[in-house]
Amino acid sequence: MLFWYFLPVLLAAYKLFNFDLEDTYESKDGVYKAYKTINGLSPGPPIIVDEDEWVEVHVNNHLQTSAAIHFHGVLQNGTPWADGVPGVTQYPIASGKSYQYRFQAKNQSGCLWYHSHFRGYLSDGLYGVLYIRPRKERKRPYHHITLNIEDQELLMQLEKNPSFLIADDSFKLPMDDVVMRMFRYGIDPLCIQSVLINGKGRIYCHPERRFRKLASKNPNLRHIPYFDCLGCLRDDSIVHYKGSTLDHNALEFPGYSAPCKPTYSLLHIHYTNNTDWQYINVLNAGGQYTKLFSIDDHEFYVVAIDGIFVTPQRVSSVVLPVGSRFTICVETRKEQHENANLPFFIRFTTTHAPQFVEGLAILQYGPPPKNDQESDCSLLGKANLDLYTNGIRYTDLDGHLIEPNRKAIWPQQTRPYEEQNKLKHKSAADVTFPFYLHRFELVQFSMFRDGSQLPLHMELKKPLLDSLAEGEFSQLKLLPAILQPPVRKGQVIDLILDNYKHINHPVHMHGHFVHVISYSDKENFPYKTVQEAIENGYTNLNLEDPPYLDVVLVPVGGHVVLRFEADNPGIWLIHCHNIGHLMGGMGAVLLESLDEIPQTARN
Ligand SMILES: *[C@@H]1O[C@H](CO)[C@@H](O)[C@H](O)[C@H]1NC(C)=O
Ligand SMILES: *[C@@H]1O[C@H](CO)[C@@H](O)[C@H](O)[C@H]1NC(C)=O
Ligand SMILES: [Cu+2]
Repeated sequence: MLFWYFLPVLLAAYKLFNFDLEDTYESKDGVYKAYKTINGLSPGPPIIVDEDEWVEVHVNNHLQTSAAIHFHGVLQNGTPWADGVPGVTQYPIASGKSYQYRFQAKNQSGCLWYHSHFRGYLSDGLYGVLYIRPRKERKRPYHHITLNIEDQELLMQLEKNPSFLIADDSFKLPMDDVVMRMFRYGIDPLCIQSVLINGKGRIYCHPERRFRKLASKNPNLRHIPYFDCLGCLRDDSIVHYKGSTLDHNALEFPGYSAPCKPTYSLLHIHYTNNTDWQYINVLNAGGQYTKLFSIDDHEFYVVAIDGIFVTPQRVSSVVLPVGSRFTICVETRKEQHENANLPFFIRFTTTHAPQFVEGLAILQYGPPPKNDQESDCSLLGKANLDLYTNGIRYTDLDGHLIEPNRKAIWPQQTRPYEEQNKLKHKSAADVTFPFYLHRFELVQFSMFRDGSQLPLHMELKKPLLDSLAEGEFSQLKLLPAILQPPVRKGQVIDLILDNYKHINHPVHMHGHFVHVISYSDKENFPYKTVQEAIENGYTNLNLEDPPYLDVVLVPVGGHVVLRFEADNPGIWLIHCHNIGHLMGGMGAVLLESLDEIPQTARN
């Protein structure tokens, strides 16, 4: 194999991470299932580096299948071939082979993550966090949280070694089976078995009357005739879609889950270690559901979204679309709670139909017990968890606030704090691409009005970057989901994403963070360009202080407009982060500054 690097790469010192990918069969929520692990772990080991440091991730694939690792939120400026997308930047890493990713954590910081970008294997456990410690010169927002200098210094300390709470949607079957069912029977992988937090969880069975009660408060649910014991609602308009005659019970269609058996496996416990503040990165790594996050009896401060510092807000909970990260600071002083010696629940709850399911972890004051047997807080052993609360519980099983006057924020409601992350280009864009997110068959998804898709088999095809390097430009015109024409360096790009209906789509952009300059959950964008909207005084525009994100939830029947500058030569995927939707074709490819893409470093 030929090793070829260009000069800066040669001179750099790398922080090395060795990843051994392996198949396992284990129980994480009380039921055995096949998982894929990294160094025996799922979530995999955290990658923690300093800003501007070079990183090398050496992946050894011992799985029975191919794999690839994408570093979500890493801009890969100067290293587009390290983006980890089969068919775009590399071939999948075959079973038994190794692959080196080399990139720089250049001029960016905070909580990012990594995950498989091949087939649905992300949701078999191939994911973990990637945290870049912010460099000294960055402006922090901590003095907006506390005026106490010691507390500010403590937060600066904790920022170096933060904690993580990572939620995952655990499907009942391994992803190859889930996807097989999806394409064979037209069943979108909808209902999950449990929400894992840091790889731990339980199966909770709730009586139907529990859901009935919630439905009575929630107008969207009143018409639902039945909830199964996993909280999956039976919606007859879906069941009889196109007059299909399926064995709904055998296929566990929503509303038909097999009788639920609760489990009592260990939950993740976050120990405060008697520190007055907790600095936590909260990630939704799931393949399916937007989640509401809260900690009983603890309001907290949001300080960053997707790794970007924001103007802090004090909230009771946050809403995490799939792929999003909130960084939060939680004050943990015993005297502020009535029963600080008892555990508090940490909750991730799905927010939308068709399933109401909650994952729980525990916040425990003090250090972990001395004996290394993890205490499971005997109190919580077989107790009816649904009824246990210590202090105020903010969120309910339907993913809504219990007291509506409390505050829950979306990523779209944050504002970047540092000057460099604010919007600079406020006038007309140079290029506008329109998108139309919709489903046109049971499991066929598209980002384009004409139904163009990113075909699944593309993952096995010659990577687009390779085609480009070999001068096969015609390859870059083959797929209708490749945006034409390529954008050029320095151009300002607008993406208008209209969502037709059905369901929300968390759209992720590779190679760029984006400003959300227009948003509505009520209507599609009524103009051809942002300029036209400005001229007509469109009130949903925000060119003053738009949020800056790498995943943007596009609401049902609504729209977002995303703006970025073409400052990162490469070939970048734009796609829905819901695994079923991505596998169903919901993606597009941006060609950016093709003549400036650096020579590919061959592996
Ligand atoms: C508390 O201490 C334990 C054991 O030293 C450590 O594993 C854990 O990460 C600490 N918790 C926090 C929030 O720092
Ligand atoms: C870092 O990126 C910002 C934009 O996000 C830019 O304004 C700034 O000049 C960059 N700094 C360096 C040192 O490259
Ligand atoms: Cu989607």
